[in-house]
Amino acid sequence: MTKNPYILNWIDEMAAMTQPDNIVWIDGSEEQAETLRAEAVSTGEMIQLNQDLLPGCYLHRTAVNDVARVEGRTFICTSKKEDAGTINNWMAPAECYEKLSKLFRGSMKGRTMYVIPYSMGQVGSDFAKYGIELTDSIYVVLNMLIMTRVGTAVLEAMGNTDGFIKGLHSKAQVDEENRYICHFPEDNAIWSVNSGYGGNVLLGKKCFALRIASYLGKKEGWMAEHMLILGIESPDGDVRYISAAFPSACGKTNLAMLIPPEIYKKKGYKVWCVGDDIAWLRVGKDGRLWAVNPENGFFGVAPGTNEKSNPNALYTTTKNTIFTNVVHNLDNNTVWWEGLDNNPPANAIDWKGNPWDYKKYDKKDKSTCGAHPNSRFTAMATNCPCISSEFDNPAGVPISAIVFGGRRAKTAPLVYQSFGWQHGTFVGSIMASETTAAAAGAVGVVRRDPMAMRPFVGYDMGDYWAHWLDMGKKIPNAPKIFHVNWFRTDDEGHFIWPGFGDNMRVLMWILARCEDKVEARETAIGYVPYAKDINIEGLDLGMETLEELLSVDKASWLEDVANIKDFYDQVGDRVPAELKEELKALENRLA
Ligand code: GTP
Ligand code: SPV
Ligand code: MN
Repeated sequence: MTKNPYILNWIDEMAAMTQPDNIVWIDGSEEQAETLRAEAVSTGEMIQLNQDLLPGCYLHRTAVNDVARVEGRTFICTSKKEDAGTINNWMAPAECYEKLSKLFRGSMKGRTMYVIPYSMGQVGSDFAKYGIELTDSIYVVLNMLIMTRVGTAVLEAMGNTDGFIKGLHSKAQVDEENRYICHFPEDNAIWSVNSGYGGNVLLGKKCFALRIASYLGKKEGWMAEHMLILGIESPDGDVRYISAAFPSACGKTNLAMLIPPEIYKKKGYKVWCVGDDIAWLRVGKDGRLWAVNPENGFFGVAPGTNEKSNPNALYTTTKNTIFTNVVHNLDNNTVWWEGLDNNPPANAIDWKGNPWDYKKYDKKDKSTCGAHPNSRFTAMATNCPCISSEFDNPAGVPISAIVFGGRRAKTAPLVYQSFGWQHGTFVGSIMASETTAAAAGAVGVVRRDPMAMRPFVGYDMGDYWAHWLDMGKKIPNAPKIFHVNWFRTDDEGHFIWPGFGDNMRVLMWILARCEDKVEARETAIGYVPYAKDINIEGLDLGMETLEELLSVDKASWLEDVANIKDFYDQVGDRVPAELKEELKALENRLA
């Protein structure tokens, strides 16, 4: 399919090591995809679902030991350890290549190696970057066909250059003890072995579009961020764009596809989804910050998705979707997950492939779940009823506001605005959130997760913050920076704020602030809304509760400051002086 010598030589080298029985190039055609689906069904790798109810939909189960990203086994392999920083795991490139070569040697014997040429971003656009993923998994091929732009057009756009990201993936034996997700930013390479879970193996996503891309962005003067992008259209047809960074499983897909509450809907407001997970941002000629979503689909969390919380996502998954680790409803050959509805199937198979009795399901005990808490759907962006008309615009969309947010039971108020770009960068750097099932390990533990990028920055965290500060100086018309928290809880542990579609009420305050249309209260942490300025019409939520959601508790913030100091120490010498000054200033304002 190509004469590009860099591509051909590299594939020869990788094939010599992994020793596949044959090599198949993925051309992006529907015929080839259909052949692969049939093959995956014949081997049991995928189950074809009810084609009347869910046309083009399939179910896949990963190995039980392989259900989430593995941050402990994810490495940034720069020649100097300092360049990977203290937050990332590091291995010397030579050592890592040698170690992984042993695991890759012969790993594709008896298997086919698929060559996937793909583009992150519109093929041929200024934003686009190209990659090739070599994999021995049909599941990976079929997911990449949804999540990225794949095929011959990408090879043509690459021409005869070596400007592509070289990704190598083998399921090997799916051996947990030898699972590695390794990035070589200096070589434009990614090696992933012994996993079959999305975030570890769809190399265009977190590995390329965040870890490698953040490194490239630092070098080239742009940003790769863990952000959704949405547009709010006002009744006069004007659309304003917001990008928001929340950690994994903290509400990006839900916010990106929100349905306006009745009070806004009836006035003619609409919300459009540009992206739900990743944004690439550049300074435009007009001095504003412009964003594209480099992906082509959604790899979304299934549990909790329902007709009320996210009808757009639910509709998106009704055709041509791959479901991973959800419940198989044997009565009608469809799927189910916790939080879909109140009718769990009586005749069902759980995510592990065992018969599942919903009567034994105990909300408090995750081990009784039918669907894994990190079970997912992979669906085309174009399936989404609220996909933005600008989704495919190669220039992207201009960003009015950047929103950071975490999952915090206490401390962080519903929303506040930073004092400016530098303080906004500080607000991003001190983000904290409870851990979720999206990564292996304990769930519900508060940890610092700067800009929701802790697991995804491909270089030193301090340098990454410096890059944020630098970028601020290059954007004459910079977005305003905010922080939100949908997850404050009461004494019984219930979420106080209704969330989901009602989050638009907060976004409206944010946009009003961007347009200087509303006053705010200056506090130690930033500008906080006056309760009267958040529209709660139609909500079962009193002014007092709203005041409570907007309160800034100095004692708990001072506790946070102590924790932030420790975290900054952990990040080390490269924490920018400006951020240390911001921390000092916050402490002084709180005192
Ligand atoms: P990744 O794909 O892992 O990056 O996750 P994400 O940030 O896109 O999170 P997603 O929107 O899939 O939401 C994750 C979980 O949080 C789901 O179970 C949602 O139901 C829940 N959630 C999302 N938004 C809200 C909200 O506003 N309030 C509450 N209480 N829960 C929410
Ligand atoms: C996340 O964990 O942030 C995800 C899912 O979006 S994964 O692709 O697995 O990283
Ligand atoms: Mn994500």
